[in-house]
Amino acid sequence: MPNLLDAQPSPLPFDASSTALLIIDMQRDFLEPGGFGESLGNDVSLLASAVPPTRALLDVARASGLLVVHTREGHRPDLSDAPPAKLERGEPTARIGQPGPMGRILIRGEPGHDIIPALAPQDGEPVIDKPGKGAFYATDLADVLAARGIATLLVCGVTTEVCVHTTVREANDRGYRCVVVADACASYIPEFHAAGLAMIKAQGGIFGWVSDSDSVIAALG
Ligand code: C5J
Repeated sequence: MPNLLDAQPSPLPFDASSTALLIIDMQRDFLEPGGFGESLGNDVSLLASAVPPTRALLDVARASGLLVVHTREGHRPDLSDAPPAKLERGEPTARIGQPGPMGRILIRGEPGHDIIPALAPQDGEPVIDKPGKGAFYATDLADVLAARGIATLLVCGVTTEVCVHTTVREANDRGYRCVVVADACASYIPEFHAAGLAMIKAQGGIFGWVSDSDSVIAALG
């Protein structure tokens, strides 16, 4: 018996056994002062609203036996996977790889690269380290999902219009049903959050569906 999710532009039947919760980049580098997000001039407190809904999704996903996948954006310490076009752009207070209060900015193994403690992965939950904005680019995420027969992705995290959006676009082209959980996503630029959600569900769901954490919890309960 499939579950039924209240979503836009239309309700979505889904099977919990082929559904994964995909949590994008809930890292200290984006959510806490002194990391990559703040180095770009952003107010990182704007991302805090996504934490309690994501925690609630994590709890219900674990209780329901869903596959939970976490992602982290970051680079090798020698920056060999960071293209110059990414390293040199803009006028940040500290560039990728430079030292900051949470270690080198956006570098794997540094404290800032960690997922925030409130959403820490549990043993057995895959953590996908990605050098790009999309979670499929240069990672084994597709293999991880295929091994579990995943067809539907419940996607949340930060930021809505950057890494969440890029990942949903990649996933949509790969044939996954993607549901973006609106209140469990956030952006430094609130109007981009709203526009990003609107783009997902426009034109009959051109990239997928938009729902909210209460609806996901009700559908899985
Ligand atoms: C950004 C991300 N915003 N995780 N990364 O650079 O959305």
